[in-house]
Amino acid sequence: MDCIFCKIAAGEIPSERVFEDELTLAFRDIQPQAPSHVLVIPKTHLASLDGLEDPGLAGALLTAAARVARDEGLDGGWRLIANTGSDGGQEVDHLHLHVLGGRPLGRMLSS
Ligand code: DGP
Repeated sequence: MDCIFCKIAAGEIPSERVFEDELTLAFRDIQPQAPSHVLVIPKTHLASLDGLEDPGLAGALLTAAARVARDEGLDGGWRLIANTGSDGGQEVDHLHLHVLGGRPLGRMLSS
């Protein structure tokens, strides 16, 4: 399968890894949008959040994201984003969570 994040998970494409466990891998985004910008992916291929049915994997991804935020020292707060599908702005078709922080991120949704 020609999936760039599968190749990163397999070590075929270099990345700056910050965390990994049995199910997940976290590495720095190549185009950071904040001082800290890490992507958390499942090691096995899943195209997007749309296809996520395994609560264990969901928990592993969220737990990894929270661990990354703590390790990055994002004490002031952080944001988790999962762009999903074309309307959601997803460009890489391998499920990934963006962990962003290190500066005020502003409000995304108006109340
Ligand atoms: P999204 O729009 O949610 O699909 O974001 C994909 C992100 O993936 C984008 O912020 C840039 C990042 N990205 C794309 N290719 C690579 C790569 O080869 N290495 C790393 N580290 N990040 C990548």
